Amino acid sequence: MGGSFRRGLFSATQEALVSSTPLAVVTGASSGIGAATARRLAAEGYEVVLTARRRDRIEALAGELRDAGRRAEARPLDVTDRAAVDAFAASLERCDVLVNNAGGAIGLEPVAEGDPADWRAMYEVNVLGVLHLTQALLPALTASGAGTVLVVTSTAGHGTYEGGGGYAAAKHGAHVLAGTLRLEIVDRPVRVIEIAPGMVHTEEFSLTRFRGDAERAARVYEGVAEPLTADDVADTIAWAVTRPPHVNVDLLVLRPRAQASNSKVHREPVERRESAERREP
Ligand code: 8X3
Repeated sequence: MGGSFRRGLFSATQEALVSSTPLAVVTGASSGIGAATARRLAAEGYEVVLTARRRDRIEALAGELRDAGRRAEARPLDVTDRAAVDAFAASLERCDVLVNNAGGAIGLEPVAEGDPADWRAMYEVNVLGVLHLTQALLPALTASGAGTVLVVTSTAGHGTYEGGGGYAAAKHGAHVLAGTLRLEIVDRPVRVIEIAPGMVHTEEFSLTRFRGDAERAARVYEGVAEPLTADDVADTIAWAVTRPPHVNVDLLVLRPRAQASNSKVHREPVERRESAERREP
């Protein structure tokens, strides 16, 4: 019911119940890993605040979660807009978990040909977006007595690959932000967790990278037996977040079994896979 925003709607008893419910903010909650994480944390008992630029998407998901008896609220937000982030943070009565998930890749051009505007846009959302939310919510996370800042980076934050320069540079930035923050706030009751997924087949990641070219986006996953799903990553995020507060999962890297490194991916010939699938009962 979005209890932290609508105090007036609740009786005193309900209010007491609401304020004892831990609250998780999930950015980029309109699709993919963010949406799956919001679902999962709601199921774990969190009141979830879904943020993203696309109002219709997060409102639909928040409505669906509320219909299922969960506590969820949609709050349209552009993580690159600092004034909007500050206003958003000021409107929350508490915050126990911040999942910095908003991010993404634009383009796969080599460094020699990359558009600086794409690089800037990737830095804005993947690094400064995390910075804005983290700075704005750190006081509330500290006040919670057991806060969690979680940053969804990428295996591109730990290595690079041809064409991945701009995205890898940004994700390395997010990785460094998380590591630096962990050092700086060691005396506060706030842990800093980094989750770094490799190949995850979501509806939008590659479509965004290739500016809507669906065929090119589909080729990223072609022949890969089982890329990770958004639910796989959400499961890992939920596991890390639900450890006791003194347990800090500093960094967790997850990849599909068929991906041994950023650039070593096992792909089965498409025809062979299709005939194997036909043989299955
Ligand atoms: C996504 C992983 O390999 O496309 O964060 O950079 S990759």
